[in-house]
Amino acid sequence: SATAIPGALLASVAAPADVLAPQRRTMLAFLVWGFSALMIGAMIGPLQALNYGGVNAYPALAPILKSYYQGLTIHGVLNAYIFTFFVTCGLLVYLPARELGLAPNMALWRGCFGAMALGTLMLLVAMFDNSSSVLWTFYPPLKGSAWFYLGMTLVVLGSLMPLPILLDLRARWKARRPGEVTPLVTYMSLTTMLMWALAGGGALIELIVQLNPWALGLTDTIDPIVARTLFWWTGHPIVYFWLMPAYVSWYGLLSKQIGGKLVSDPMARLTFALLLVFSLPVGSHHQFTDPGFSPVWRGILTALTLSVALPSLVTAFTIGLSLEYAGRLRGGLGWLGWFTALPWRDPSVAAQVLAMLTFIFGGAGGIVNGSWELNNIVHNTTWVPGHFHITVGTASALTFMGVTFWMLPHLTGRALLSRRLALAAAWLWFAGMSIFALGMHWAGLHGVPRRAWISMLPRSVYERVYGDAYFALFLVAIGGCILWLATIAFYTVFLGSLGTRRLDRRPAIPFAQAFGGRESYALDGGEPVGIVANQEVSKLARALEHLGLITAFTAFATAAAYVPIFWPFLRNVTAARGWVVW
Ligand code: HAS
Ligand code: HEM
Ligand code: CU
Repeated sequence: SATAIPGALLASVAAPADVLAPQRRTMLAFLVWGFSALMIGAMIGPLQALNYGGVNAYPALAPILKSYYQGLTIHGVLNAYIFTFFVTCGLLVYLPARELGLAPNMALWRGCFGAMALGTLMLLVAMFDNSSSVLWTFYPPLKGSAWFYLGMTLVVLGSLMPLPILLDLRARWKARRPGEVTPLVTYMSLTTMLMWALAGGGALIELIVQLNPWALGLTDTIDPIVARTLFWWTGHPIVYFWLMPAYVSWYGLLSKQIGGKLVSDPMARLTFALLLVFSLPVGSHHQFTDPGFSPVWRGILTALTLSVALPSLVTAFTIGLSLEYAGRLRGGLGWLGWFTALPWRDPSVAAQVLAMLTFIFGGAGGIVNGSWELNNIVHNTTWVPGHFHITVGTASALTFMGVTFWMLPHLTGRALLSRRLALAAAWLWFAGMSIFALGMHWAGLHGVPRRAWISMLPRSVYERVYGDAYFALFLVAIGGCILWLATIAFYTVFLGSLGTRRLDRRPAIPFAQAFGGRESYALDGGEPVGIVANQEVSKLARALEHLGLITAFTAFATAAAYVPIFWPFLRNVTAARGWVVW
């Protein structure tokens, strides 16, 4: 509780409002934009689930959505890029700045917001005018309007802007505390952004060299296989750009929210460093079924993909033990008593722990996907969207909701509209996604294709072709309906809490206790008011401070992985004209 922390620390927590107000406001703006995107995306999702259940709602929606694929593009783009990028680019600046007690470069941070917001508006125009139903992967030769690709370019550029902010924060901190190891939340955030900077190259080259000139009419044709390969250079590591911010919360916030501690700080650092290295070279595991590159590389990709699962296995044990530690402190006994003893009534905790539970299955499915032979069975079936709705759609999204339940009161000083409704939203999301994902995986094993408007088929054909998967598809539709309820519950809390005037009488754990667990630093200008500086630091943590070296090594490994894949493509050019099919 707040009374248990020393006065000096409290002073830094209750810092003068005028210093921190701009940071709070900007953070809130990032959250509001991100979650507004998800609100639209999450309203469309269940329509897609109903499609698989054989219910075609699209004729009734024709004034707004002209086709299933228009809706699917809006859903994928808003959820996977806009929602996640806004939340992440907010959190990964706000949290480190607060942890270090330094003000971030506000101009850059607002620039990041502005670029992404403008890009989002351009994307919305392109998607809602029905000119750009190119799905979230925007694979050519499907062709959208120039607004789509230019908007996407701005969004990607904006999302890279937290990197210089973090480098500057860390440099200023290091100048004041020479020789010390970067505090954990800053370390995790910076590693994430370094990873994303290397990852962004693929999509940026694709957009700037191929797609923008093509959409603007400067070039007539495009090479689809080169575009796909560039896309997945970014498109695989992007999944860790969605996951690592959730890990920041699991490592940095959750272990304290539940009244315990993170059992190993060096293991958290190791996880992030390994994710930085291994995320980059494996993108082409999304292309196991694409033609034209050597089977030897497909085998190597399988091995590398299993390596990228390793840091998440480390996370499972480190976070699992942190949960058990807190559960036992709270009196949990026996094999599972520690788990039930966690503070389940706290919606922020419940959301995050439920998110973790689904991620066990999401990760297991990922390992199936990454195994070349098995990939042949599941590729392009509903199995794959099944996999990513319990990874990005739950492990990340539900964690972000959980963080929001903690953060809204922290930012505004107002209470959550209703903790019970927040709790209900978390459980409904968990239940809905679990049923939905079970159905999607199962239907995929029956060969039901993803990205297919199957409810458009005459009933007799639907039943003849997909009859075997009937029960699985029924689960998909039921899961989707539960998710609609979850969405309504969540947004009632989210919007209601923004509107409420009720003060927060039961403050969540204060910031410094949550994120600056071990120590806390003064705000700009003042002397650091640390409790104790980290004197005893593990050798591993020290070794992992060499982020420049690790980044350079990753860049080298990425180049080594991609040269042999690109080589045949660059020597056998394909020139495709654009298609507008829907
Ligand atoms: Fe994936 C396709 C392989 C993780 C997202 N993935 C996708 C797509 C998306 C996506 C969006 O190799 C589809 C893109 C498209 O539209 O085509 N994925 C993997 C592997 C992992 C993995 C090996 N994916 C993710 C994450 C995502 C994500 C994370 C988003 C956030 N994925 C693939 C492959 C494909 C693919 C192929 C291509 C498929 C195809 O053919 O198209 C690994 O990183 C997973 C490692 C995770 C674990 C789980 C660790 C568990 C933890 C929870 C612990 C629980 C606790 C609670 C502590 C090993 C950390 C304890 C309590 C108790 C009571 C026990
Ligand atoms: C695709 C449902 C939430 C990201 C899909 C598909 C369904 C679906 C059925 C597959 C469509 C197809 O392959 O034809 C839902 C439901 C949701 C939900 C019921 C609950 C509200 C989310 C969230 C995210 C997300 C939270 C990410 C943060 C995606 C992406 C695609 C997709 C990236 C792929 C789009 C594409 O193939 O181009 N969704 N979804 N969804 N969903 Fe969701
Ligand atoms: Cu991948």
